[in-house]
Formats: sequence, C-alpha cells, structure tokens
Amino acid sequence: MNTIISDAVDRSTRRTVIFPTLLGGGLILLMMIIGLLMLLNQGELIQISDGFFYKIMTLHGTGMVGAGALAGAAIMWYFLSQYVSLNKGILTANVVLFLIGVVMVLISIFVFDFAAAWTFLYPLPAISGGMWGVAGATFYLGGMTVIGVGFLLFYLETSRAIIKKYGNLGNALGWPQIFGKKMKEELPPTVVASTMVSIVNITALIAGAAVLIMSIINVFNPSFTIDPLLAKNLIYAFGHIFANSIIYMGVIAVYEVLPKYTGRPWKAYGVFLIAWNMSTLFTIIIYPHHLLMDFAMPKWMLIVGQVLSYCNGLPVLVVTAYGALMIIYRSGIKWDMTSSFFFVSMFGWVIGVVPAIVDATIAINHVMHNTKWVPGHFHMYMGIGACSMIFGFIYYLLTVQGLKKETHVDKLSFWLYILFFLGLTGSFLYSGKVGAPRRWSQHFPEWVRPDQIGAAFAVLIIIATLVFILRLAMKSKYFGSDITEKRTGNDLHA
Ligand code: HEM
Ligand SMILES: [Cu+2]
Repeated sequence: MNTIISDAVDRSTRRTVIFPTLLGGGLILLMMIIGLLMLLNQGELIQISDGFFYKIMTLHGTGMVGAGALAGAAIMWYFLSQYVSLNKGILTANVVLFLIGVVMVLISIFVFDFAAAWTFLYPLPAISGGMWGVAGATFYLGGMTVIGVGFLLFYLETSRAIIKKYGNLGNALGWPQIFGKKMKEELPPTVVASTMVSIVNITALIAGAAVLIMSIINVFNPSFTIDPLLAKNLIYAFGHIFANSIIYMGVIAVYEVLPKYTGRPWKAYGVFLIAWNMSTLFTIIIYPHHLLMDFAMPKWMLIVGQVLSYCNGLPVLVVTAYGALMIIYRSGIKWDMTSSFFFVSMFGWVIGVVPAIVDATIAINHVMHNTKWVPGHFHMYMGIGACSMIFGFIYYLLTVQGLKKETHVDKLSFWLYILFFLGLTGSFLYSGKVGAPRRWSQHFPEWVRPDQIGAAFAVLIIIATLVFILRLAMKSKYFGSDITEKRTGNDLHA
C-alpha cells in the first residue's frame, strides 16, 4: 500500500486554523512553565509568596482549559468543514474574543492580584479578605465572560451549519439510524461528535454566563446575593462540561486520521451512535460528582452523579479505544509522530479515567477529593489524552501540507513527553495517596519529595513540548501556499 495523507479541507480553512492551534499549543507550553513553578515551590526548591502561588494557580487552571479548548475547537472546525459549510468569520471572532478575554484575565491577576482560582466560587470574588478589589474580580469575571461569548458564537455556528445540512440535531446524532431507518448518506463520526460537543457546550456556556454575570453584579452591589449552592452548581456544570469537551473535540482527529493511515474506514455504526448519545446526556448531568462533599445537595442528585459518572465517559471511550485497536490491528500502519500521538492519546484517556472513576465513588471521594489525587487523574487524561490529540494534530497538519520533517529529535521528544508525563501524574497520585491536599502552596516535609521528582519530570515535558510547538511555529508561514502539490515527502509505505 502506498498512500498519501490528504483530506478534503480547503487551503484557506487550513490556514485559518493554524493560528488558534498554535496559540492554544503555545499557551499550553507557557502554562506548563507556570505549573513547574508551583511544583518547585511545593517542593521547597524555590520560594514564592502564598499570594503569588494562588495567582499563578488561577492562571494555570484557567489558561490550560482555555488553551486546550481553543486548540480543540480548531480541530473540530478543521474536520467538520469537510461536511458542512461554516462561516470562517465566526472562528476568527472566537479567536479575537479569546485574546481580549486572555488580556483581561492577565490584567486581573497580575495588575489587580485576583487569585480566586478558575472556580471563582461565589462569593469569593467579592469577599477576598483584602487580597484583591472590585477591579480584580471584574476583570477576571468579565474576561471569562468575553471568552465564553466567543465560544458560544462558535458552537452556535457549528450547530447552525449542522442543522442546515442534516435537518436537525437528532439526525446528526444518528437517531434515525439508531431506530432502524436506512439512511441515504452515511453519517461521518466527525459530525456526530461535533453535534454532541455543540449541544453540551452551549449548555455549559449558558450556565457559565449566568453565574458569571450574577457574580459581577454581586461584586458591584453586595446586597444582590445568590444562593451559593446554586452558584456552585452552575459553576461546576460549566467547568465540568467545558473541560471534558476538549477530549471530545480532540477525538475527532483520531476518527479522521487513523483511517487514513490504515486504509480502513471509521464508520458511525449503531453502538457507536448509542455511545455518543449517552455521553451527550450524561456529560451534562453528572457534574454533581464535584459536589459530593456538599451535604446540602439533594441526596438523589449525588447518587445520580456517582452512578452516571461511571457510565459517562465509558461508552465513548470504549467504542473509541476498541475502534482504534480494530482499525490498527494487522493494518501495517506506519508509526510516525501523528499516528503515534493519536494512538497514545487513547491510552492516556483510558488510564486517566480509572482514577477518575475511583474518585467519583462517594465513599472514596470523602477521603480523596481534596487531595492531589484529583489533579493526578485529570492531568493524566488532559496531558496524555487531550494534549496528545492536539500535538498529533500539529504533526498531521504538517504532513498534509507536505511539510513533514520528522527527525530523531521529534521521536525522542515524543517518548520523553509520554514517559515523563506518566511520571508527573504518578507523582501527583502518590502525593494524594500520602494525604497531600490539593491547592496548598506550602507542603509538609513528608510531601516534598514527590513534588521535587514531579518538578524534574516537568522540565523534560516542557522541553519536549517546546519541540512540538516550534515545529509548527517555524513552518506556519508555508500554510495556505501550494506546497501540497509539490510534495513528495509523505508517502507512506505499508
Ligand atoms: C508540565 C506540565 C504540568 C505541570 C508541571 C502542572 C502542574 C500543576 C500543579 C503543581 C498544579 C497544582 C496542584 C495542587 O493542587 O497542588 C496544577 C493544577 C492544575 N493543572 Fe496542571 N500542570 C501541568 C499540565 C497541565 C495540563 C496539560 C493541564 C490541562 C490541559 C493542566 C490543568 C490544570 C488544572 C485545571 C489545575 C487545577 C487548578 C486549580 O486547582 O485551581 N495542567 N498543575
Ligand atoms: Cu467532572
């Protein structure tokens, strides 16, 4: 078999997604450096003030999820554009609003000392004990609102385009097929996943906008109060769904690209569709697993949160990991940076879900929830799952554009990244196991060693990530040119 990796995406779309991909990847790199600073401080290798720790913790949490979502949105836009007609102005509007929001968030943190974490838990933004004032809270909450509006436009546009082509969102989720109707045209997995993400994220962003705006009013007028438990519900509905959507957008690249490498199609068959429909519903309603310690929550909501958390990611995870294995098995696939990243992203997702499920169990949650066990599991599926999808997409873009230049440096960086990210998350899980709480700037002596080891791992992860980002940055000017026609470099012999 002798294949050339290509796709049906037009050149101007390819050019449009370069910037958000690069911006997302570049911000992830910067936020990793911030993460390293936090670990060095917890490991007593450097000393920063507690105030500064919470400022950069706020930045790291907010920045990572925002950057991952931007790059994920670029992936979704890129592949979805092959099936529906999207208005490029909306992607640009999202990027512009993102940048404005980022500047506002940076001002809130570094000029006005905002440090309430990405969770901006009501009424903390307004009652800071003198740490920051009205300006800090307003810039942060306002910046988040601006970023949210950009993403809301994005998902409204993808929904509009999907509805225009498929009639309604139910069709695009494969309902006719699930109920046994024969379809004229096959439903691409990309459309199914994009529909799911559009639905859950519109829900998330509306919940987020509601609580952000109420919090801003509360900052200016403290006599306007909201029920703190309602606020927490809205915040975690927003945060849980939005953060999870990064993987659901990234996996679109896996569905699109692995078939190109193996010459086997990835079809949206019945079980696949059912799994995505289940995840559409469950992703929205399981966020109460973040409130298992809130005894004032109705008990049934917590039980639903626990039980459905088990069912949530699992169906899509299983059909995806199984599908990937089936597509690869004995296909003679060529392992390059792209295919390796996409394959390993499945692995990161699978292993990251295991400690997450452990934590979603009420009895265990009461012991583990406020420990570093929690950052341990989400760093696993964010770092090895979601980020691998983003880096794989970077190498994929270089490949389709005929710019593939893989060297030993890339291969070495790949292995460094995966192995040391596993190590880093292992160090977090270990800290959790020995009882180190999360979000503490100072650690007791018995918790310090894993922090130091984690910091050493982080240095290598950062170097590797720098290689991936530089690859795209240095070639980005070639995108949109007709270099593709002249390409010879990416023939795959299998
Ligand atoms: C070199 C890589 C990274 C390092 C060294 C790092 C380090 C850290 C540290 C030390 C914390 C605070 C843990 C604590 O509670 O004590 C943290 C929190 C966090 N990290 Fe990372 N991280 C890295 C990569 C990532 C990635 C790739 C993501 C997501 C895409 C991410 C998202 C988060 C989030 C959401 C938090 C929670 C912040 C909070 O509790 O408010 N991190 N990270
Ligand atoms: Cu969650």
